[in-house]
Amino acid sequence: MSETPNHSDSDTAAHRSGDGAGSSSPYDAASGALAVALALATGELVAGLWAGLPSPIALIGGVVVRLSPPALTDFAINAFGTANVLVLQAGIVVVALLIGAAVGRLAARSFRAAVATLFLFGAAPLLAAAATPEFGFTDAFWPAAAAVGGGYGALRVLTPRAREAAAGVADTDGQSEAADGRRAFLIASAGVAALALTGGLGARLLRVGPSAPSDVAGGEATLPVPPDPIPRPPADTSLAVDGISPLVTPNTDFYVIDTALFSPYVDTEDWELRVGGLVERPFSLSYSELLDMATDEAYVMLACVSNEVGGGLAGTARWQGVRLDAILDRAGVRPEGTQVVGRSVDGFTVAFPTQLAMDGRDALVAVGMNGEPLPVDHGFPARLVVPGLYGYVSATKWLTEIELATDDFDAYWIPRGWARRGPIKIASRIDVPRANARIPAGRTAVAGVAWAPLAGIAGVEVRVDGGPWREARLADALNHATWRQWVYEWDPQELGIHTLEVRAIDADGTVQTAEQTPPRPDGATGHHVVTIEVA
Ligand SMILES: Nc1nc2c(c(=O)[nH]1)N[C@H]1C(S)=C(S)[C@@H](COP(=O)(O)O)O[C@H]1N2
Ligand SMILES: [Mo]
Repeated sequence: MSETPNHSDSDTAAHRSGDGAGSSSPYDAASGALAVALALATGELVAGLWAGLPSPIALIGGVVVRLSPPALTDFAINAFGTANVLVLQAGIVVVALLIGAAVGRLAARSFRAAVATLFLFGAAPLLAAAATPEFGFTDAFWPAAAAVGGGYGALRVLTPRAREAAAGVADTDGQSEAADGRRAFLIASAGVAALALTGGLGARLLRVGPSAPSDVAGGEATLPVPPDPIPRPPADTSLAVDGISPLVTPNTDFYVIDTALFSPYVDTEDWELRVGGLVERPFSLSYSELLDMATDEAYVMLACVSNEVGGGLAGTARWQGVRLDAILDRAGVRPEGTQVVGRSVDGFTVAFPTQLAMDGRDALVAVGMNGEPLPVDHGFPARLVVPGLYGYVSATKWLTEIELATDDFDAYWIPRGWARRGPIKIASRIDVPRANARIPAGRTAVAGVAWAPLAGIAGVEVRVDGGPWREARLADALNHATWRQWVYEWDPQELGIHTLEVRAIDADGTVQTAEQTPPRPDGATGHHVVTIEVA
């Protein structure tokens, strides 16, 4: 009983804070942050468990992107590249945890006010859903409700323990009491943290599923066997050089660029492709109707207008689908329908001259990519592929509408400062040796790919250390819509640092310019130069 005074002191302290008179402590902040961590994890987990329910973080992210000035989103894409989505999500989580810390401090004074705040923030994904075309309020409800439930539960468990722990700290004499309070808080916190981590990781894994190349959605579909399959690339269209970009890019290596935070997960039961606008006979197709018609194949490369010189935002695939000219003929384009608009389920749009769809090039509504149903990340169930045009004006993924429009229509990227027309520019890239590589002395293959759709590549030249241009050896061309491999056998005469530079020449005689321009507004120009060391 010698500690009675201490005991009563700490009791009083705990009691006082329970009354709401105590000041908040780091324990309260931690308990609030943990409660929000569990809330996020629960919400994501529920969204992951039921395919088609939206992730609360993605919903909020979508609204952040929509509300951001274009300059900011452009900056993010430039600064973080394809990681911009991860950076945005991490940012949302950090802000949510900070809000959580504030909620925890609030709970120290008034538990009710803290719970009310939690509910308020739980409504954020619901409001976001209401502002998002592809999800409904009801879809967003369950993940949001789960999040609020998880957060509330954690707050109930942690707040009293945080109070105990804080009271113990306030009372410097009550050593063992304080230790007990802190221990109880730590145990409860560790439990909540473990739950949040497991839930969060589980949600991640579940999300990875539907985006994987042979995903659930695509995996269920079976592509028809084309009655007249396109011949596979002859052997001479590929060079045997280690590290060169393959002529046809495997789906798993194909670059992914879009404005979507998570690829829309389209249920083919509810999906249809509408063809309308300035046409005589609008119609729509179900997924199975479209599949039945998808008997055409074409090897076509896609390139992103944002690709920097030497960058990796380009790839070639064998696309299977329905010819766009056949679809437009069936609809009967009216003379005013001078632009083809491709609309995605997520609201993204492209637009390009109708005439380019009708000039005989292999423009497709594609459902298959290299023999598989389109992977979700590449536009399942259907996308546009138009040879010779950058993706931002042509290659709508998760396509749901083809609309014929006048020249007045501006697609998604146009008001954001990108050119209205986006023909792919002539380009060439050194794949090997890699930039900054150290290679042994002796003969070495300098090799890569070059493209100039739809003219086709006629020549590639390489120069070393700014010397004379030398002709590279070309693989046979597969067609004019894809890239062409090239190799230059180099026998370095001196050890040390060297620069390798490449340029392409197209079939019209156009030589790729050395003048460096940035991707905006209509695609980068300049020669790819790599520096290497011969040692
Ligand atoms: N729905 C939708 N489709 C889209 C985009 C987009 O943001 N949303 N981006 C386009 C751009 S800019 C490019 S470069 C290509 C990339 O296609 P990929 O991701 O299959 O390589 O898709 C195009 N289609
Ligand atoms: Mo792009």
